[in-house]
Amino acid sequence: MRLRRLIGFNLLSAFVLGVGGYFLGHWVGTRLSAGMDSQIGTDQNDVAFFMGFLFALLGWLIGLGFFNYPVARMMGRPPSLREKEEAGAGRYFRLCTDHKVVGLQYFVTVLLFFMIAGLNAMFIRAELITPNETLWNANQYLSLVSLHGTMMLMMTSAAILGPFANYFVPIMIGARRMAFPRLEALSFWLVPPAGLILLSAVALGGFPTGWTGYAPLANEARAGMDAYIFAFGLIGLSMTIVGTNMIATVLTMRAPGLTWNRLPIFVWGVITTSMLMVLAAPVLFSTLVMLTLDRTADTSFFLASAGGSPFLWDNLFWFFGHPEVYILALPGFGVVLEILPVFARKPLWGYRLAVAGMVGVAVLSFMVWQHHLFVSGINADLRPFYMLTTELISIPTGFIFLNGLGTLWRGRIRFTVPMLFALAFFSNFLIGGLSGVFLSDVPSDVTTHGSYFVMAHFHYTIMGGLVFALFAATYYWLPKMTGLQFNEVLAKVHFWMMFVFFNFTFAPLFAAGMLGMPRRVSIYAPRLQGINIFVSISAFLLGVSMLIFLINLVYSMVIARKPAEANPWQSRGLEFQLPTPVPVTNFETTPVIQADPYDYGVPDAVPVAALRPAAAPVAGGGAT
Ligand code: HEM
Ligand SMILES: [Cu+2]
Repeated sequence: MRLRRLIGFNLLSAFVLGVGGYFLGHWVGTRLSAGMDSQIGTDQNDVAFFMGFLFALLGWLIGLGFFNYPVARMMGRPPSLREKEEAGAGRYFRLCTDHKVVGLQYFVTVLLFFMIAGLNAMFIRAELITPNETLWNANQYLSLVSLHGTMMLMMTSAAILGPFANYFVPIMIGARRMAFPRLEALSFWLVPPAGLILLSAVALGGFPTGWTGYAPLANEARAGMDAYIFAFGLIGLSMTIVGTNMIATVLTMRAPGLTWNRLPIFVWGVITTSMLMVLAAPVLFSTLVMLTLDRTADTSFFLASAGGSPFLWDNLFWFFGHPEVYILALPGFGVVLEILPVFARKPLWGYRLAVAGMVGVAVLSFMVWQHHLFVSGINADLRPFYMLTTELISIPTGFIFLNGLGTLWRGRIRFTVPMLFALAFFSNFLIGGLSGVFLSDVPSDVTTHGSYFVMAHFHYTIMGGLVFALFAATYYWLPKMTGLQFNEVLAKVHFWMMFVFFNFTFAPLFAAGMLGMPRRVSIYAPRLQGINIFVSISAFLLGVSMLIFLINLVYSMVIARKPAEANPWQSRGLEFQLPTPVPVTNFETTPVIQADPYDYGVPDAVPVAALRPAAAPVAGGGAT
């Protein structure tokens, strides 16, 4: 019986068909391109690699059963109900259309790839203990940095929306599912092949371009570049699907009474992120297709030698790339503003301002991309415009800080672990944002571009912002998702170690950058060794703090298994009014929303929703 469960449409078959598909595709590709003569002149057959990845993807999706439904419909047969299965651990290893299963699948997958990319960071810091080449040669080092950066960017794109929006957006809006459950499952199942294909770059000799894939280097690079292109393309596809699905869900599936100004602020964060995903991710995808054609079909979009322009890549990439950095920031805004009122026991201060801030950031983020190209030979007259628009972004971003401060002001603050992470978000993101202003000033960017200053800047925004928000969300919501509590002592140790050593790692790098230490090379001026030793030691301890999180996760969720309460934080959020674990259909009947989500400390506050029949006691406004 056990054995029979293994055979069928599941993760195992997906692996087998994926690997088989790769070799079949490679063979087909070799045949297809026989006699073709590549303009790029790498001694490798890129057609074969692309066909390999394509067939691997198809095999993977067939193995999971993504084609069962369309095929059954085409043949006039009733579709299988397995993907709607309601119980059993097997659901987590298969195509499953329950949004709560998809959320947990995302959580585990993103965490696994984060660990791999984090390990790369440790290798990088080990090399940088000395000012000259020690552990890796220049090419290996560049590949390490590229793999680390690309993997991190791919995973952070999915890190909050994947687990938490999939799980909680339907619940928060009083729905039973997402608008497109099969697409929701597809958006998730594209992530593991993307991660694995990117990792396969190691076997193909790595790739030298970092996450930005700059031409003409990308045109000349060997087969590892194909892995970058295909993997990042899959993430672009996945982001487009996620964005579409989230927008459709919130537009069409809100419960009665859930007006736009009662929408939880986290959902606003998701909506604005989704807008960016839908508009920016297809640009990434198309740009990668152009690069693919350059490498396989003898086009020359980015090849200056054949009439193309590498500058076109820079523009197209950053037209996606800058909105992308806000795809990473906005979900974090949503998470921290969602959490702050719960632990300050006060209404969210300036709800409308927060929404305006998020929308403002989203709109402006499409008007600033050339700040990445200030020193790439852009028309000098364009610089002031992009400098101004970039600096303008600080205004809507500042709204979010005002909301945070206003909410904390005279609150009854409880320093729980999610709250600590949310507060740290503000201090880290402030440093990240302020350093951004220095980068958007052309005169200072001219000296800091390409240095560790930029590196420190975006780690403060992405790690200090998004990753801290991710942990805030994890400690806040994971107990609801799994029904199990975290060990609080370990959680606090994790927080303090992470907060201290995150700052110890990245703050000195601003100085290193100012002193002229360049990004992406393993050698630096010997006088900077002191800073680098300090940073490397801090980085290892930052790595240890991640291990403490992992230990806590395994200990709390697998070994100790202490059941979590239904509403451990006395939150008014609709998701916490449901029993733990959340029933498969979420709500027995459609809830009717009757109050604002953040009426904490408001006398006689009405519960957020009338649940008919009430599924669990509803926290009143005054509860502490
Ligand atoms: C007030 C807000 C911000 C401003 C004014 C700002 C400004 C800038 C500027 C001008 C650069 C280009 C520097 C150079 O390469 O010379 C830059 C780079 C970067 N920023 Fe920001 N930024 C802001 C917020 C953010 C946020 C929220 C994120 C991500 C969550 C972010 C992520 C990045 C990344 C990843 C790069 C480097 C890209 C690369 O070259 O690999 N920034 N920022
Ligand atoms: Cu930017």
